[in-house]
Amino acid sequence: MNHLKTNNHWWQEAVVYQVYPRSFQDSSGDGVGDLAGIIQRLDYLKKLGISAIWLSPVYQSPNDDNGYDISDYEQIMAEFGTMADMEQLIDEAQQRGIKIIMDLVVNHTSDEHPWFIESRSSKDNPYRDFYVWRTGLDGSCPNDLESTFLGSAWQLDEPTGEYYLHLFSQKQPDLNWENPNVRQAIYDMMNFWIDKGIGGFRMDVIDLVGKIPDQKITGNGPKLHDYLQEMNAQTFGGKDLLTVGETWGATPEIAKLYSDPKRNELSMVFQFEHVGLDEQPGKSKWDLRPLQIRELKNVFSKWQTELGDQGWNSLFWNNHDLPRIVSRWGNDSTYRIQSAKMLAILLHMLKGTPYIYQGEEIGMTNRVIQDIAEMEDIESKQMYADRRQKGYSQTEIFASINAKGRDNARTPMQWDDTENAGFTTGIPWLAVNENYHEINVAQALADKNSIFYTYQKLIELRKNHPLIIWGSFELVEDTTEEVFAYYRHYQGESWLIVCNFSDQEQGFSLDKTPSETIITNTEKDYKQLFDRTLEPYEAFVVNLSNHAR
Ligand code: TEU
Repeated sequence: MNHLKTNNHWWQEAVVYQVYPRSFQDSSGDGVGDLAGIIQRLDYLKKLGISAIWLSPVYQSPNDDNGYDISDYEQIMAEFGTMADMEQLIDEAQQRGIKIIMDLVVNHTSDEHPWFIESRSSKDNPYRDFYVWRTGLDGSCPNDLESTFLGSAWQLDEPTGEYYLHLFSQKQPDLNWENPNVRQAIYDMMNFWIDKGIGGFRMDVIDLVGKIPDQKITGNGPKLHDYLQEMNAQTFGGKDLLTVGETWGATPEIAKLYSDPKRNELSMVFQFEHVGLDEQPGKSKWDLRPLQIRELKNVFSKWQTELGDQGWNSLFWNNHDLPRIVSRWGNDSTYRIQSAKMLAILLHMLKGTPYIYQGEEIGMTNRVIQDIAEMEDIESKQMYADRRQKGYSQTEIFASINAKGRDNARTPMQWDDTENAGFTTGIPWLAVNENYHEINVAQALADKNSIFYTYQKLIELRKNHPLIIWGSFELVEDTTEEVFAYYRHYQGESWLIVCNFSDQEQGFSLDKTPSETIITNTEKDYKQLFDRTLEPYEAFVVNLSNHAR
């Protein structure tokens, strides 16, 4: 028996739901979601069955990057409410058995943070070394490091004539983690939040904090893990909080460095290897290619088998940066419901902590835009400007943005079929997807066959079956490419998960009689030997053990 099992933590058995507050529920009529709105919807989340909410940033921010540019870590953004609302949210969630995971954005702050205002004011200001300042080379940038949002990562700053580093937008200057005072200020802030009774932290681009910009090292810098061990010791260590690092370039070996319990760093990582499978190798997320199911199987199998007892992974299709999965790798027209359920079953039967992004549980889809005026996201806007300048056509650019742009995930939550989907009584900050008349929570709750109830059942199954949490994984090799099938084995019991990842029928045969159907997106009874045709996007889970439980 593995030691993770014997030292199990609540976050290994949990399902987490991500709320993007700007787009979840507006209670004030200003068109922007808020904390009071989230509180109104806690009973809905309790009904779904989740154990924790990852709350995208709610701190004071000028919203250059929708809250990922923080100007005060200990104040709530006025549009979202007050600290009293935040405390009420923590409290009311806790009463429903739900923990609040805060988004920790400490690779950078806003340029409107008082630390940066001080820092840029003069070279001898005590806060100067809170950020990364360099002199230019021959009147130009210190080197050719690029920002994730395109263009140079260096910005010349007038008052002192030096450049500051910004790996994201110009309004997101990078903190200098080599400065112990920076680290201490961050730990103090984390303890401020821990003392409020939160359940943990999701750590934004934490893989970047050990950067050495002069050597053009950004991710996985040499001191990264020292910093995380120090952070653990000074803040959440020993408190059994959920800590999940956003780690874009992680391999299983790197994931173990973060999440091996013996190393006292984080609970788990978000790794993105599957997320890149529909982009052209070596290019950017905007350079599209079709997903190869074979590659998805390889990547998932690798992550399921290689961490062993020395690490813990998260499971996700979606977040606030990614397009809607049913539009991306499912089918958002004829087979929307079937494919959304298939994707849910495939992911939630794996080992790891599943994350559901708001609206995923009702099969919300991408929203197609045709005009630059419809774009809110800074990443898409900067890509648009960059590619126009490089001579790409409007058609090519919009194809990329409609497939991958971050606004796809950020359209308001669709609660019902009243105006603006019940999200706001005002003018929504980002347009609601017109399909809210058909796709909404009220409809989903009223239909016992809805995607919502598949998610609810998957969450319930995870609570009741240690096999899902601890069982080993085995890929079924002899299937057609489009069929993704795997076993989970635990203490003599075996479950088989079969998913048709295509809009075509597929053959599948099995030489053992299932004793029980665990969950499916069809009406079929699987308790017989079969050699059968799978319908488009058919998915089922059966118990192959001799006896039903
Ligand atoms: O994202 C990290 C990041 O690198 C993203 O910009 C990502 O590359 C891109 O969105 C993929 O499409 C985190 C946050 O999740 C994101 O919302 C922030 O914009 C970013 O950090 C900066 O804080």
